[in-house]
Amino acid sequence: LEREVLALIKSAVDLTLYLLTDDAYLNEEKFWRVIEDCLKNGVTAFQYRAKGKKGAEMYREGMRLKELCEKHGVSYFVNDRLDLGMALNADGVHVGQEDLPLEVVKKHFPGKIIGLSATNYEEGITGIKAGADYLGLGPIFPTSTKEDAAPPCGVEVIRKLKEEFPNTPVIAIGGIDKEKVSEVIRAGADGIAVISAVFGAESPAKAVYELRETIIKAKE
Ligand code: TZP
Ligand code: MG
Repeated sequence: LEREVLALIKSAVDLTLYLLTDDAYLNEEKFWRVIEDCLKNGVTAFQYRAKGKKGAEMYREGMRLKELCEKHGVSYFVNDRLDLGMALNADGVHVGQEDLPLEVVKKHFPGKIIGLSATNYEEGITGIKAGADYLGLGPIFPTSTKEDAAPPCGVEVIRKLKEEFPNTPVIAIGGIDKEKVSEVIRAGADGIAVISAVFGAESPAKAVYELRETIIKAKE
């Protein structure tokens, strides 16, 4: 029963519009206001992602972000780092192909949502079979945000994965903006994860609002 209850709680988490941080966009005090505006305007999940920072700073920033997410009822994830996710009691941890193995993360963070990055169909299938709670699939399109990004995989991979495993949420990432979002949702993506479409926008809060509206329309 406990397992069923946990599965229900997990499936209630809304990954429709998943906002990630990037070092380039978390370097000035003004971004804290920007982030809070985004959390108020339609972001459903948030991931603290910091590639060039050490534990002490990540703990401080991560705690501050978690408190903001809690205040606005937005699910909170930590990228790469199981230890930080545990220390912050995040809602989940998101790992890549080169982080701690999914099985290990699941074992040490029971009841939490463990997401996995997949860059293509094979990684996606393997990850779903290994029990990823959701996939972050991409880059779907070219992106200039992630330096070591794999080649873009395109939207057909979303369609194929969802055909085979309709129950595992697939969150599309990489180069997704207002113009591209309908295409990925219609291909079957459960949600989108974005950085520059929001933080690079003149009005990030407006970008969030518009992305959310477009997703809802594309799902109809
Ligand atoms: N993983 C695959 S692409 C990417 C990550 C973290 C970057 C996404 O950033 P953007 O600006 O939304 O393309
Ligand atoms: Mg990673």
